[in-house]
This record gives sequence, structure tokens and C-alpha cells, in this order.
Amino acid sequence: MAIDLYSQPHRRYNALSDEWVQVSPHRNQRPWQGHLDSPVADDRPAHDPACSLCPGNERAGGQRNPDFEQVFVFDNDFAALLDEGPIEATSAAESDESPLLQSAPVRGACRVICFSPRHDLTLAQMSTKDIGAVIDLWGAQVEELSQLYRWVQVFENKGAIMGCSNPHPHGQIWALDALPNEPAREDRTQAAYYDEHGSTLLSDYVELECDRAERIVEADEHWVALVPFWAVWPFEILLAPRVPVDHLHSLDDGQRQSLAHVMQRLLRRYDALFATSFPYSMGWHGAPSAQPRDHWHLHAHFYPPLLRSASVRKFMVGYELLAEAQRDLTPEQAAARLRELPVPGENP
Ligand code: H2U
Ligand code: ZN
Repeated sequence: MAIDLYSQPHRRYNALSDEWVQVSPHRNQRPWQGHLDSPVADDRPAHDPACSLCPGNERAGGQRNPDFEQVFVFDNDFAALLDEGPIEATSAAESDESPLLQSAPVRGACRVICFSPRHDLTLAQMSTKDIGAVIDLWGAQVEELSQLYRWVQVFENKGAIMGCSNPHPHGQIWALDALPNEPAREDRTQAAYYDEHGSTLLSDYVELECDRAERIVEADEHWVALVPFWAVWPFEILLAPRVPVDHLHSLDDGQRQSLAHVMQRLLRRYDALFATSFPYSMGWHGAPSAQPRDHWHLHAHFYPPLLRSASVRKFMVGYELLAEAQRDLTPEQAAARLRELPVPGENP
């Protein structure tokens, strides 16, 4: 029996993470009695003397930031991962005598990237030239850290609602000598797909989505931003190049320039959606180092928590924590809402 994806409860399969999500489109008409507050005004100064990420200021670790003029990277003063030299082969295999109490050593590095010297901007408000400088630095960091570590996670937490500690536009990089859960799953699914079809999972998926067009939010000759068929978060986005690229440092000039434009437009749509500086966690997934890379197709995930307004968010609780993710708004409806917004003007 064919399912009507627009009116009947159903489950969708996430081919990238090998997980299912429940979609309940028939609940969209349900009355809403949750609270609504007005958005908080953003009156940040261009430079905040108390901000540890502004140029020339002292950080918590005691070091002083240089007077940087574009993007700036430094070692996290409170790094979650430490690198105290190579782990001896014997200790890597070591674990408790019980298989139920396993542990493994981990070695890594954590860095912070200030996207701009301006305290009062966000990536969305920056020029494509300055977003391009962030993309170039992301690539250079991935290239450098991939020599040392198996996995390099580039990410941004934006907004207090996502636990971001400072409104100064910034992101982070964590690099480590292990493959964490999410990339390990994507490594498996992409390898299996590539073995079976001889093409990357995401090149086929992006092509299929471009044919259908109903979940596309932004697209140009190099990049496509879409609400994936299997999205869990209301306005989740998958951003991927049309052709397979293994990681950020492998992008050519055309792909890099186009990425700056597509990201700017996407983030401005996000800000326009609920007339607020849109919170999210985003990050890049590319090929892990020192292993076959043909099956890997670079992509970014954007996971924004907001559902109905600047203050009404989706919570992953109850059924989601105990059984599986669920959504009412369909990915197609979310994509249409984002796509139909006028995008505030692009800066050169
Ligand atoms: P968020 O992306 O969650 O806001 O984290 C900012 C990071 O910046 C956080 O990991 C680091 C924190 O350790 N940081 C410094 O390294 N030095 C500072 O002086 C302030 C914040
Ligand atoms: Zn600042």
C-alpha cells in the first residue's frame, strides 16, 4: 500500500545515518497553546572590552589575542582533548578485564576560530569575501590536523539556546585519533553504498533531490542546500557539493567561492524565518584520514532547534529519547517555508 507522505503517519529512513525518523503530518492542524515571547534585541558593540574573543583582549588562559583583521584561530584554553604524545601500543589495546567496562585512550587537539574581529556580526551578516576566508581557514586546519589525527570535526554552536558561551562569531575544531560515533556510522553507510553502486551516496541523493526539487532551499552550479527527506530537526539542512569531494581542503576555487555565497544566502534565510538571529549547531563531515576515501562525499549538517518562533523550540524528549525521533512539520513544508522567504541582499 502506497503511503501518502503528506497526510499519513509514516517512518522515513536516513540512508546516511542508518536510522529511522517518524513523521506525523496529520498533526499539523493541532492547536498550539505553548508560550511565545518576543525576540531579544541584539545591541552588541563592534568591540567588547570584556569579550575573550575580541581582538587585543586577554583570554581566560592569560594569553592576549592579536589585533586580527579577518579570521583568527587559537588553541582552546579549556581543551576537551589533550595531546601528550603518542599513546603506546600496549595501552591502546588495554581495557578493563570485563567487556562491559571497556575504555580506550584518546589523544587530540581543540581549537577555537573567531570568524571575524567584529563582535557584533554573525556568519550570516558577513560578506562573502569574509565567509570565504573562514572556509579557507577551515580547509587549512583540516589539512594540517588530518596529518596528525584520524578525525577532524569542524563545527559551530550558535546562540545561547544551543549552549554557545559567547556571542562573538566563532566556531571550534576538535581533532582526535579515533572515529567518533556519527562519522563512524556515515563511513559505514557511504562505503556500503559505494561498493554496491559505484557512486557516492550523496552524489546520487543530491541528483535525485534536484530532480524532485521539493526539498531544495538553495542550489547553484556547485552546491545544494536541502532539507533532507529524513530530517529530524524542523529546519535541518544538508549542504553538499554536487560532485564528490573528500574534504574541505580539496575544494577548488569555484567551489569555495560558490560555497561562501550559498552559505550566506542559507543563513540569511534562517535569520529571516523567525526574524531572529537563528541558533543552530552546524558542522562538516569529510573523509577521515589514513583510510580509503573514494566513498566519502563532503557535507555539512545544520541542526537548528527552533520550531515555531524565536523562542519555541523542538525538544528531543520522551518518545525521541526512548524510541526514535519524530516530527510533525514535514521536511517538504520546512523546505518550502525557507525557500519562499525573500533573501536579504548579498554583500560582495
Ligand atoms: P562555544 O562554541 O560553546 O561557545 O565555546 C567557545 C569555546 O571557547 C569554549 O570551548 C573556549 C571555550 O573553552 N574559550 C577559550 O579557549 N578561551 C577563552 O578565553 C574563552 C573561551
Ligand atoms: Zn568579541
